[in-house]
Amino acid sequence: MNVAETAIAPKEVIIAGLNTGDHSFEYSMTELANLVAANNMVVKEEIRQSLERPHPGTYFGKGKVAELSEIVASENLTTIVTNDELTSSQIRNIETITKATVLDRTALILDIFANRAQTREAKLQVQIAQLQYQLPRLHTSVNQRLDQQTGAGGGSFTNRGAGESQLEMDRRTIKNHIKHLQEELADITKASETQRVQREKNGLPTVALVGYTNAGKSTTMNGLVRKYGSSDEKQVFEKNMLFATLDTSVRQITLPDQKQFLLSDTVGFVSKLPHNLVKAFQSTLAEAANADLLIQVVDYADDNSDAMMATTNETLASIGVADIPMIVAFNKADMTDAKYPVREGKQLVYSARDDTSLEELITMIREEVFQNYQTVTLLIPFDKGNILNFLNEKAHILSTDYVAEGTKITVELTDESAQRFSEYRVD
Ligand SMILES: Nc1nc2c(ncn2[C@@H]2O[C@H](COP(=O)(O)OP(=O)(O)OP(=O)(O)O)[C@@H](O)[C@H]2O)c(=O)[nH]1
Ligand SMILES: [Mg+2]
Repeated sequence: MNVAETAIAPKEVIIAGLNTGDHSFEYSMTELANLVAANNMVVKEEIRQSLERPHPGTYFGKGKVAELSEIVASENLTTIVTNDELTSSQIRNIETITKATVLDRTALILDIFANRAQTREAKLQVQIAQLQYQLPRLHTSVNQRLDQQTGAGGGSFTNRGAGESQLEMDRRTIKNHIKHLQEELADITKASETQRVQREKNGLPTVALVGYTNAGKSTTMNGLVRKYGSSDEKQVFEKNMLFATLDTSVRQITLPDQKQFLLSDTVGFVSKLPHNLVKAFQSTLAEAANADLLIQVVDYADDNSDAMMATTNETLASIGVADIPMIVAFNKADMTDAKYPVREGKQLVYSARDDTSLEELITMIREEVFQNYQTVTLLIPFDKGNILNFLNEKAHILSTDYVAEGTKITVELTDESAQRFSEYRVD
C-alpha cells in the first residue's frame, strides 16, 4: 500500500440488504462487504430484512428503516450502503428518515471504477455510466453534489431559459455532457476496433482471459508472457484488490514450435454489475466477445468460487458471449490442499505462480486453438529463399532435406497457409 492509500482512514458504514428469497443473497452480502472495503470503507453494522418484494417507497419496511435510524444515531454513522440499486425516491425517503447518506450498490461499484480508471478510455466509460445513473435520480438537493462531480453546469445553470425548470435544465445539461463523452469515446474505440480487426486479419488465434475480479487473470497473463512472450512484451498490473484491471491488454505469445496466438486480459466481473457500466465497457469487452477461446480463471481458494463462476457465466451471457469454447482454470491451488496442476478434460486446477501449471495451461490452449493444423511436405525452389525464410520464422518445420531442385521440408501449417503454399506441395 502506498501513502495515499493509507492516509485516509476508512469510513465506517452500515450495509443493508433485502432478502427476497434469492439463494445467492448471503453471498451477495459478502460481496457487498468486499466492495465496501475496496472503496476505502469498513462495515460497522450489517442489517438484513426478509421481504417478498421491496417496499416501493422506502425499499425496506417501515420498522427496518426505523431500526436503521436508531443505529445511525447511536453509532454516529453517516452512510448506509444498500445491496441493490434503489430508485431515487427510495434513496431520498431513507435519507430523510435516517439523516444518513444512502449509497446503493450501483453507485458504490461506479465509485470504485471511477477511482481505478487510469486511461482516457476507462475514464470516459465510467463517467458515462455515472452520468446515466444520475440522470433519472436528479432532484434539486443533489445539484450541488452533481456539479462538483461532473464539472457540468457551473455557469450554465444560472442563465436558464424562461419557463424551463431547474430540473429540466439540469437534465438537458447532463444529456449533452453524456453525448459529448460518447463522441469522444467513439473516436478512441474506433481506433482500438480497427486494431482488433487488423489483428484478426493477420490470422492469429485469439485467447481471452475472463472471470470474476481478483481471480488471477492478470497474474496468469504475466506468467504466460514471462515464459512465452517476446522480451519486449510488457507485464500488466496485478494486485490483490477488486477491479485492478479496467482496460484490455493484448500480448503475443510464441510457443517453442513457432505457433503464435494473441492473449488478452480484461476487466473482471462481480454480480449485479450495473447495466450501464457493462454497456459503457462494451468496447473493452469486445476482445473477449470475439475471441476464439476463453479461459475462465476462477479463484479456487475462495469458498464462493461456485457463485463466482455463475456470476461470470451470467455476465458473459449478458454481453452476448455464447458458443465460444472455454477452458475453466481453477487458480490459486497453492492456497488449497488440492494437488496441482491437475487436468480433467477442459478443466485445470493450477497456480498462476507455478511454471509446470503454466506449461499445462499452454498445452490445453494449444489443443484448442491449433486444431486446424496439417503436416505437409513442400519443395521450395532455391530461388524462393524468401518463402523458406518466412516458414523458418513462422512455422514449425519438422524436417529439412536438401535435394537437387531445392529444399524439401515437412512442416506444420494452418489450413490457410497450406492453401497459400499449395503449388510447392509434393506429398
Ligand atoms: N497464492 C496465489 N496468489 C495468486 C495466484 N494468482 C494470483 N494471485 C494473487 O491474487 C491477486 C489478484 O490477482 P490478479 O491477477 O490481479 O487478479 P485479476 O483476476 O486480474 O483481478 P482484476 O483485474 O481485479 O479483475 C494478486 O494479489 C495475485 O498475486 C496464485 O496462483 N496463487
Ligand atoms: Mg487484472
